[in-house]
Amino acid sequence: MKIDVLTIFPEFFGQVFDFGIIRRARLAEIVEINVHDIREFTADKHRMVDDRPFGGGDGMVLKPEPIFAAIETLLGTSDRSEYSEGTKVILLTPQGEPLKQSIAKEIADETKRAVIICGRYEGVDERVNETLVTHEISIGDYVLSGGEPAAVVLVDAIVRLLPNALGSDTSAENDSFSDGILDYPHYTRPAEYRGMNVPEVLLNGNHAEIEKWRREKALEKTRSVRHDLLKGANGDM
Ligand code: 9D3
Repeated sequence: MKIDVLTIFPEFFGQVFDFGIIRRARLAEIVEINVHDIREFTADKHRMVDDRPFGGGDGMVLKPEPIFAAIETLLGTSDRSEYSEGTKVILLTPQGEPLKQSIAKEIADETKRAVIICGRYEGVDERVNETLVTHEISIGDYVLSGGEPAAVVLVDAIVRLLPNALGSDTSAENDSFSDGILDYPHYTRPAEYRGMNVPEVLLNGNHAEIEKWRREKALEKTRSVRHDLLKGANGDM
């Protein structure tokens, strides 16, 4: 998969893609990630990336021209009906569809080429949305200052689902969420730490009992902090 990120703050991404699973996937050429400064695609003397909103109101809006130019440079067209098969142009905005594991999985499975546009200020000129964008995504119901942290989240969620991105010791199937509830508690040595003991059931080697305990604890935790996950016909996590 090839991922291009469009941002007005390219330096934000300094080392975020240089660690752990993403780093390994890049080295193994499972994914190629490139970050581009939207300003590099401006054509005017002042290299303007933003302007005041028509109709008035606070803040600035990202201008369409440099974003159209960037997409034309990267994809050869600014008409989304002409994108090659497996190409997605994703706009990160608070107005997008909330990101879920099922969406990350769909992108990981279907995408050869992704361009991720990071929104900023009050938003992005709507013509970008109407013409270039194939998917509008939010990462949740809280206010960020821009799409950059959301891009890091999205890239991480996608890359770890690409074939062979995880080591053979781990599997995306075993992830919390892949069976729709939260994970059970984990313990490692020492068995007693500052007077706190590891639950006896985990020490006795009875694997049927351990499985049962873990399932109970996972359900208890899910009921307590994510009741919504239990009452869904929500098979998407
Ligand atoms: C406080 C500004 N709001 C005015 C009504 C609107 C607004 C515009 C732009 C709020 C946040 C942003 C910047 N956020 C993103 O670009 C963003 C985001 C987010 O804020 N939350 C969750 N996911 C995302 S993805 C991109």
